[in-house]
Amino acid sequence: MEFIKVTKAYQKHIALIQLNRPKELNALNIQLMEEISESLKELDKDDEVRVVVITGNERAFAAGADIKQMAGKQTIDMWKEDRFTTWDQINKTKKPIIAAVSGFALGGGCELAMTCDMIVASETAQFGQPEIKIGVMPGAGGTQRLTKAIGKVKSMELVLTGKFINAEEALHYGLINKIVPVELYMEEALKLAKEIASMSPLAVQMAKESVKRSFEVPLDEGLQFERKNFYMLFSSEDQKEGMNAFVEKRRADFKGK
Ligand code: DAK
Repeated sequence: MEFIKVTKAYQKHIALIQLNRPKELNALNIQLMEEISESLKELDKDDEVRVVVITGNERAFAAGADIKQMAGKQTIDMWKEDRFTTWDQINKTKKPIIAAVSGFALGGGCELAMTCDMIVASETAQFGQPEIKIGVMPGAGGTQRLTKAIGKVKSMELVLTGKFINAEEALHYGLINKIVPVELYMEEALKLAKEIASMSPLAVQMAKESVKRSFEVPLDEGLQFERKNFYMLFSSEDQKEGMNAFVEKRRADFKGK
């Protein structure tokens, strides 16, 4: 991996993907996106890993897709490159993904954070979809996920003017989970990851799948989907362990079986 670093923590239950193009503010070039997608594919298959955290550095989570790499492209070049496969892979990941954001999360960077399931931000975080300023528009979910997260009017404002919002505003509009001082944002994201990693990984993944389904289908269909996953968990050892641990007044030890 050239543009990301992947490490594991907390009995290898948490995988940390760190974007590593600091000079370019972690601009998302094709290879970097392929590396994220490949590693997520691997981590999803890795039974030890229960939660993934994606982060950048203090100055930038990611300042967007690599403009220099895109500037000279024609439609057919973009089509041949098939960039959406990597984004689709991120969206398909079964395990929960937490974005730990400090500094710029712009354009594709904001879209990457929004493709994750939760966002822990430092007080210096800035979010925006500035594509309009370079003659295009969001292309990796920005018009859809941002609108679903913060509502139509604010989303229109951000997408049509390209202006940024700070962490306070992002929290106010429901884009992020939490703001912490810059020196604590990684610690806080890992704390959240650890808490989730202590639950049954099967229940976590099926619950994630069900919450995500609510964005895709009408309520009745979503409820049926939820019901199916709920029933399914009763064939897991973790369900027995979790409920027995409650009855026996002890801490559950979930195995993901
Ligand atoms: N691409 C390439 N290089 C970038 C970059 C980017 N998005 N953002 C920053 N850099 C580079 C700068 O060019 C500079 O490089 P050098 O000049 O030193 O070689 C270096 O990072 C430091 O940046 P600045 O000198 O500009 O730093 P400042 O603190 O002055 O400004 C800034 C920081 C974040 C406000 C500024 O760099 C900026 O405005 N950056 C561009 C932000 C932006 O417009 N982002 C949206 C890009 S379009 C798709 C999926 C996704 C997308 C498209 C398609 N498919 C699946 C098909 C997404 C599109 C986008 O994100």
